[in-house]
Amino acid sequence: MSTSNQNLYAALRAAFPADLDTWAVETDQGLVYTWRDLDRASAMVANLLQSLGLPEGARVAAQVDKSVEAMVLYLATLRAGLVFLPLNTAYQKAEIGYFIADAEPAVVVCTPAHFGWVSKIAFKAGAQAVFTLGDDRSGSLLERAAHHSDVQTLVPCAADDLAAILYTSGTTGRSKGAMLSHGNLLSNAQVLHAYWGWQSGDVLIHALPIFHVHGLFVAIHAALLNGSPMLWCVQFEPSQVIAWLPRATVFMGVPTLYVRLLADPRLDAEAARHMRLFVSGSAPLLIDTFRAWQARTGQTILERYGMSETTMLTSNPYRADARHGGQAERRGGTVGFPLPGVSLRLVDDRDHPVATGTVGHIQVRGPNVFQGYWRMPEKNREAFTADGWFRTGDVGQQDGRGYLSIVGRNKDLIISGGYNVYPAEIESVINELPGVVESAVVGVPHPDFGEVGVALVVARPGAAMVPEAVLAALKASLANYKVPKRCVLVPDLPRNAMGKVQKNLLRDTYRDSFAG
Ligand code: MCA
Ligand code: AMP
Repeated sequence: MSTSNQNLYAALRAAFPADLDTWAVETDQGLVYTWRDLDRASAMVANLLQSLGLPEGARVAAQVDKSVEAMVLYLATLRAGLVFLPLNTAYQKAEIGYFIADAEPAVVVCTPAHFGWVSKIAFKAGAQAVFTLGDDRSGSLLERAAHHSDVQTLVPCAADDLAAILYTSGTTGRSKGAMLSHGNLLSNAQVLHAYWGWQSGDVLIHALPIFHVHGLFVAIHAALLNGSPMLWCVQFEPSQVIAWLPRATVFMGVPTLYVRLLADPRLDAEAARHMRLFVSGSAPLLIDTFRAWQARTGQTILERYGMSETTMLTSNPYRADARHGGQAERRGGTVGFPLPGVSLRLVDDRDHPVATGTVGHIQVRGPNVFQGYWRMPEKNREAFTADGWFRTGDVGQQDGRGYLSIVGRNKDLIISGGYNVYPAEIESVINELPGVVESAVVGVPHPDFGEVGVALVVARPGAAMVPEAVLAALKASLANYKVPKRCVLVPDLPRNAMGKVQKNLLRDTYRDSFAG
């Protein structure tokens, strides 16, 4: 272990500009924060957390609306050497109940309106403190932090100390908490900083939620590590992003954000003239969107690929990449090359590497690969090969020049507007509804979200069931984005000789549900 402090915040803080009184964040609500504001506020919240005398490795869970203070809470958790556990604001009671029971956070931060039910769940799971944080700087977290010093001594961390746990749903059974260390996050942030050519004068438009890897790590770390200010959308709004483009240089989005921006006629080359980089990821970017963006703005989107377990794995080149014969081309429909330091191989079902050009399972290794799933030793054994490669569950193909294309997944997963939806989870909720015999949820193309779920439900003979009621029942217990956009009652589900539901047939049958 190096003797220097490997706390990720040390590296982020070291990159703050010399003049701390310049702007660091400007929000779409007209608020401006300086670098000094970020440093002082995160010190106060870190001191509050430290005053609780929590044990090493204690978790700080947060289900709060996007705000600069929510980012400050993340930075404070790093500073205090604790483990950040961000939770999607769409999660409902049962989902939150599971995460809190599984992760046993010592501190839970929620919106003021949810304090009643969240605190009940949290204290039952052994939490020591539950604070509130509103999107308007209200709530007990900041009230309590105001009593603490705005100077903090950074807690020392080793590179493999945990910094965050991100829950990713399981294809079967329970959601798994991916444990990411300070070293995982810092190595990836540094690689992306160099690979994407971050430079003096850069300004990032931050338009993504901050409870997943893309918005929380990829976007925020890169900007902070470059001492670059952020134009901060609390919620993605195409007109706001377009209005900000002339003041910005970098934008990151999931494909749905690009589709929605293209739908606004004010997006053109003139509006994007100062931009040097548009990054897309979290879901496949359709080649039509890639081309339409080029035609409208004159700029080429850079697509990259990653996972919660690994942060970023591959990227199209920003500039000529010497390792690949000096090529600089960003190729639509591909996710580019393995990032420096990331090893990637394509293998067959027996983990043997396949020949170039052949489709294979994607496996990776590198300093960015997580520390394993929280308290799930059996899942860790399945997730890694005997020689230490992580099985991504994605299926890909590399061309002769080394560009990787994701051609499928061997996990039953729908990616909708950049959020992951696991059919198994939705099916198990549907199957619990009265009158349901069985169900299948499949992903079909959608013009806005890329892909959405369609639920096929078999009802018990004589049961009075209507599709709208099934969807309404799902809405009551699941995060909204997981609810299928269509439900169809069917007499039975197609099965193969082994009795397995033939989801490919269902996908074909319903693939035009949202066409046009
Ligand atoms: C909202 N809805 C959705 C989604 N979002 N349904 C399916 N998929 C979604 N993604 C629901 C709403 O609850 C609403 O339901 C209805 O669809 C219409 O919502 P709308 O107003 O259009 O939604 P929105 O609030 O504008 O949000 C759309 C969004 C948002 C801006 C695209 O989903 C978003 O921010 N997505 C980004 C996700 C992201 O950051 N992913 C990165 C994960 P109702 O009408 O019933 O109320 S990190 C990752 O994947 C890896 C590591 C990586 O590589 O980055
Ligand atoms: P998550 O569970 O949110 O970490 O989602 C990770 C998954 O998103 C990956 O395993 C891929 O299946 C998918 N993904 C991320 N980026 C891309 C991309 N650029 N193209 C296709 N799929 C992607």
